[in-house]
Amino acid sequence: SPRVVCFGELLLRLGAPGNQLLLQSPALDVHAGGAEANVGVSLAHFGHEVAMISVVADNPLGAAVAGELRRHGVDTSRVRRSDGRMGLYFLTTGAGHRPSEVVYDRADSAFASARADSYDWPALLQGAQWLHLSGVSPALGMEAAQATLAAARAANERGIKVSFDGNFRPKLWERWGGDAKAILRDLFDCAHIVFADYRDIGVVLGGEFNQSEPQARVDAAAAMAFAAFPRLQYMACTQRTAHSVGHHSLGAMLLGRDGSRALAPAEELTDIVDRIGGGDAFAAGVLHGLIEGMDAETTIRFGLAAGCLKHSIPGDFNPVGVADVMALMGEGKFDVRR
Ligand code: KDG
Repeated sequence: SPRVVCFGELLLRLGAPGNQLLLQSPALDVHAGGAEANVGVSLAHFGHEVAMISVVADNPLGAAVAGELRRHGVDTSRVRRSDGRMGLYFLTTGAGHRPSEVVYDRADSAFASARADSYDWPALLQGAQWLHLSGVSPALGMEAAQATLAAARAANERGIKVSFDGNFRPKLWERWGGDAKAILRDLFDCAHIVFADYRDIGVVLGGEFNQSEPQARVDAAAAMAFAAFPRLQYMACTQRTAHSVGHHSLGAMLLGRDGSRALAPAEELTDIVDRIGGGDAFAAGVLHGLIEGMDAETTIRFGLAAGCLKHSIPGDFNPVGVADVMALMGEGKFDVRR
C-alpha cells in the first residue's frame, strides 16, 4: 500500500509552444498538472509508493490525465470518475520583458463539484504514512474546502503525517468569496510540515513581517507559526529573487520547532525553461529527505536541488530520480561550465 497519498485536483495544462503568445500559432502543448499531483509524481520518481486521491471527469480527458500519473508511477486506484469537466489552465511562458501568464478555466470541474461527503477517508487513507495537501484545493469552493479539511483531520486521527503547501491563490479564493484566512488556518493546524513563507503566514495569522532582513522575516513568521500550531514540526520555504523572467536566484530553508534552522544557499537559475511546478518539486524533495531520515541540512539542499532541476524541464512534472538530484548537490555542481 502507498506510503504517501496526495489529495487535490488534476488539471490539464494547455501551453502556447515555446515563448509564443496564446494562439499565436494553432498549436498548444498539453501537459498534466495540479500542484499536489506534481508532488506525487516527484515522490514516485524518488522511489516512494504514492497514490493520488482525486476526482476526474468521466471522459477521455480525465482518463488521459490519470494515465499520465500512472505512467509516472503513481497509483490512481483512488482517483474517482464523475460527471463534470476537467479543470484546465492555459499558460503563456514569458521571456524578456514579458512575464508568464496563467489563465484558469476550471470553474465547476468534476473535482470542484464533488461533495465533501462523497469521500470515504478511512478507505482512501488506508496504509498511508503521509498525506500531502495544498492551499489550492480549499480555494476551489466550500465543498472542496470541507473535503480537504476532512482529509486532514482523518489523517490526524490516524497518526498519518500531514504535509501542507500553502499555495495561496487569491484568484481562486476571490471567485467564491471563501474565508481563506479561517480555512487555511484550520488546515495549518493539522500539519506536521508546512511549505509556507512569511507571506502565507501573514495571510493565515495576520502578521506584518516588515523586518528589513529577509531572514528575520522568515524567523519571525516561523516563531509565530510554531506558537499558533502545536502539531507543526517544520516550516520550509524558498526565497526567490527574480532578476529577469529567465534568471532567478533561489535559496531555501527548513525551520524546526526546536529552533533549528537549515539553510540551502541560493543558486543562480539562468535560462529558465519552465518554473511551474518548481515549488512542488521542492516540496517533494524536502518530503523525501524527511521520509528517508536525512539530516535537516541535507534535506533542504536536496529539496532546493530538486526545485532547481524542475526549472530546466518543460511541463508541470519533475520526472527526475534521486541520483539526478544528488548529482546537482555536490560542491559547485550547479555550475554547468565546470
Ligand atoms: O504548482 C503548480 C500549479 O500551480 C499548477 O499545476 C496549477 O495546480 C495548479 C494551480 O491550481 O495553480
